[in-house]
Amino acid sequence: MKRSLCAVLLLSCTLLSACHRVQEKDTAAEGNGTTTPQPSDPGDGKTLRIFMWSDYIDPQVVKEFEKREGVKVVIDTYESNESMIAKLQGGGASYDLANPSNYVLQTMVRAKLLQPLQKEGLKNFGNISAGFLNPDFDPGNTYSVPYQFAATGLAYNSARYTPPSDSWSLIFGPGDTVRFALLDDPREVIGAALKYLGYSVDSDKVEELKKARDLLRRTVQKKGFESFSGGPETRNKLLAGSIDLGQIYVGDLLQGAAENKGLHVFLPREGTTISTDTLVILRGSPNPALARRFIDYVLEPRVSAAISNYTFYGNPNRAAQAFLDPFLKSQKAFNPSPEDFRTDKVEFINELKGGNTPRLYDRIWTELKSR
Ligand code: N2P
Repeated sequence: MKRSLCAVLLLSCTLLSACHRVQEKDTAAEGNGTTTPQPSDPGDGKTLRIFMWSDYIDPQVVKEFEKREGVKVVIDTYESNESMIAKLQGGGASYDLANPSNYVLQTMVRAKLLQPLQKEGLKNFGNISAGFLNPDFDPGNTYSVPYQFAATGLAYNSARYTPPSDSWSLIFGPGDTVRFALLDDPREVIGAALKYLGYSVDSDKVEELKKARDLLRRTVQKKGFESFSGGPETRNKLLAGSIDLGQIYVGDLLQGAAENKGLHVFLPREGTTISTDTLVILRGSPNPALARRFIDYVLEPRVSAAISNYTFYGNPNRAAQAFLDPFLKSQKAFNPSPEDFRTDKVEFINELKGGNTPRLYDRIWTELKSR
């Protein structure tokens, strides 16, 4: 593996402890929130339910909001957009907020799962970095604010295994000596195979998708293939030594590296995926006013920075940048270079074009999961 890549992505324990110290200091949130639930909430205004990616918020930030508002916050987690949408469509759970990625936002709008954000009422909306405002996937930020962004890499535990290269071929190549896990996330897994083959992560070309399907079929038949796992689960498997390599959202790995300096992550040389995760208010939200106050709270500079300093994910809040741990700012997951984007080394996952393409992806994923 190239030294420069290691230098950028490998973390020392000392630096990580420093990050956590900064985070503790930064969790003292600003502002003077009200403790009176707004009468427009048809729910009890006392419990905010959030459906969110796993390990994606600083618990101190949540506690501070509970204290400020005199409410309880309940967070349930998911490992893919698809499973989140399926649960919401299945009904039964009345969440106020969800945390979808950019590429499913319009799918959720079409499925009538979201209500407009009324951003005019958010006093901290102006803190968002210009590059994340008015995005293609949500013109005018009608439904969403950006929360954090996440690149995906390959991780290992050097106490047990050190990869001989920085290539996806460690998993997708012909060899079968490495034990590995893939994310339990269709766009990430199919996207990684497409990148390895030299195609776009959003490919809508049938021939390219067939090649990705064949590659993935062979990959999950390897004896080294251990599981489809969420990020935190993969981190634990690396720590326990039950896998050698894991596809993982970079922040999920770096959170574990704070306690174990054997954990490392790199962006494979053929390129990888990135996505922006958002906060949205669900159409069925029992407490939309409280949900809106939570979004406004998260947009406060110190709160937003505390979340990123804890989770090690990229931060789209201009006013929060000054409070980010300096080490994190140097990380690719935070600041992929313009060159990375220009060369598609780091490629945003976008919503699939209509027609038959979403069905093709679904079919590939269903087959892999039912192997
Ligand atoms: C956190 C995963 C966040 C990134 N566990 C997914 N887009």
